[in-house]
This record gives sequence, structure tokens and C-alpha cells, in this order.
Amino acid sequence: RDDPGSDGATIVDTKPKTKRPPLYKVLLLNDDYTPMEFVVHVLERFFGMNHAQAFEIMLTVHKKGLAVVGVFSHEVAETKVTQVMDFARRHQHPLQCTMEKE
Ligand code: NFA
Repeated sequence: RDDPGSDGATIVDTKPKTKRPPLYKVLLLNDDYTPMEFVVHVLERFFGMNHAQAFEIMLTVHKKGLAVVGVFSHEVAETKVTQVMDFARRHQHPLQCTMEKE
């Protein structure tokens, strides 16, 4: 941006840096024991899905082994993972929820 550097030279057209925060995928993992209805309830309760959406995503996890259930900022993704893991543990289900950088 026509900014004179320390040596007096001119820097022409420096790119405007608009840094977007990185996003994180929240993943739900299949297991053999967590009841399907419990997973549907988790998706409705913590990810704001309606029953049909929740049932569809639950079936995807069941058949494919995992699915992305949402994409969030680091802080929100961490909160979702903690909420799901705590809720599953309180109900003694082995359901696993993790996050990864998109
Ligand atoms: N596989 C589990 C069952 O057959 C259901 C399930 C779906 C578990 C999605 C975890 C995630 N009861």
C-alpha cells in the first residue's frame, strides 16, 4: 500500500489481509452399543436438527462409520464435543464425538 519500508523503498499494492478464523468439523463416530434413538436425540438437542435430519445423519454414521455433524469456530466446536461426550457418559453410552480442523 505505497508504504515506504525502512530502506525508503516503496511497497506497492500489499494484499489486504482479511484473516478468517479457521473452522472445525465436528464428527460423530459409530459404535455397536449406543442406541439409535439416543444418537438422534443428541443431534436434535446439541446440533439443532429436526427429527428427520437427525435420523438421516444418525443412519449415515451407522452405515459409514462417521459423519460431519457441523462446522464451527474452534470454541463452539470444543463446546459441542464436550457437551456430547458428557451427555453420552452420563447415560453410560460409548458414543464418541471429536473435532478436526477443516
Ligand atoms: N450402531 C449403533 C447401533 O446399531 C447406532 C449408532 C449410530 C451408534 C450412530 C453411534 C452412532 N445401535
